[in-house]
Amino acid sequence: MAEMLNKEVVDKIISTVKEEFEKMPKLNIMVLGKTGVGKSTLINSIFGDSLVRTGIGRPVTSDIVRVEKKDFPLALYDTPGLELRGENDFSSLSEQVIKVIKDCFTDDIEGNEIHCILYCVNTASHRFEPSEAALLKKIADKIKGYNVPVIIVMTQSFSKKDAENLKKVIEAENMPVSAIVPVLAKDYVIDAGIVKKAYGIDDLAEIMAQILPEAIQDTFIALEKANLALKVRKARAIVATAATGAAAAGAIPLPMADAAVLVPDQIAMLAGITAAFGFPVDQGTLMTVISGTIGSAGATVLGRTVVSNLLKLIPGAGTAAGAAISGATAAAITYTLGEVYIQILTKVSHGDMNMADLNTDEGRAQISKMFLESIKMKRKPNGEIEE
Ligand SMILES: Nc1nc2c(ncn2[C@@H]2O[C@H](COP(=O)(O)OP(=O)(O)OP(=O)(O)O)[C@@H](O)[C@H]2O)c(=O)[nH]1
Ligand SMILES: [Mg+2]
Repeated sequence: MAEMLNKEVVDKIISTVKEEFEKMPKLNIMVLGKTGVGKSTLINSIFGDSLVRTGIGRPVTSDIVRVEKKDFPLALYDTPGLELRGENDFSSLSEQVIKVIKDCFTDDIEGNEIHCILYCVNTASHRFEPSEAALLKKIADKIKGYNVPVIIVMTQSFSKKDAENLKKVIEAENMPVSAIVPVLAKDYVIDAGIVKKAYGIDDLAEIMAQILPEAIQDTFIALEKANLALKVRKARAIVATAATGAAAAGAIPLPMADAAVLVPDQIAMLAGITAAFGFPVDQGTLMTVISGTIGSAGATVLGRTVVSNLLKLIPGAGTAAGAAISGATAAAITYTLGEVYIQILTKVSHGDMNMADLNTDEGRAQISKMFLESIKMKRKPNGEIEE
């Protein structure tokens, strides 16, 4: 019985996550900068290396290439290997950028527009040339009407001191850009045993999440791999909405108890959280994550036999067994389910919990414990923990 419930629930969550990914609008990012500044390294550090490694590139102008992957909601407009040596080169690039942006906005394919430009300057070069400033100003000026935010990313900022100095130089140019962000996208080995740790990509991701158009933010949060806090924040918002919904929906008849905690709204909640964490849509992995977490919680904690015991632990649920659980209780269960799922996915993302361990007896016991501890806390009707 528990097995059946697991499989059914897991399948439903998997298909809902798939739907979530499928309906996500495509995020289109343009990355500009001289050859070797670290554009590809930057993209890899924000989104993982799968797009750059396995995506297919098609030239859209002589220098700009669009890289994308089937069924993957990200398109990258890249300028690989572009040598920018003089006025002419800069002028040609700015014309191409402007053309691509205009074409994207005017063609009939909806969702093709560029959402953000990352302009990369290499901090280690110690230079921000007047021609680069002119290029950026020209681009910003010509695309003013299209509302495309530009971020200057100072790549390869091994030295924070150099980055600080160059940032001041760039700021003095007073360019119409949304932000100037120094980063070191990848650990830098200075000498044997001396390593400068990567930094700044999480800040960049936070800024991008804020400046991207609302409609594309969920896609960005699902795709980015640089800032877990963004995902947790999004996931918590999903949980809060679901808990409020459960409270409003009111009483759920107890005979449905094992299903009661996994009714469509909760399944949608779990799928939404899974999507925000960007867990792979690949069936096998997702199956492991879900059956290892909610699957085991569903069987061992939320199953029919323990639901009535569980209810006794929830303040205010009283002797609901046999009748119906109240809206407040439904909210508390929903909230706990979401919160524990977030905790587990966070641990998995940090590497503190291994995907393979989730499906072991020990893993299941740990999850059940987390769930019970979480639900025992005193809660307000909306599911929030009382101080
Ligand atoms: N350690 C470290 N190396 C970096 C970083 N950024 C770039 N590099 C190195 O600099 C070189 C060029 O980086 P790419 O990311 O290929 O530069 P690109 O701008 O994509 O270059 P093109 O595609 O040729 O225009 C590579 O050897 C990278 O490993 C960084 O943040 N840390
Ligand atoms: Mg590259």
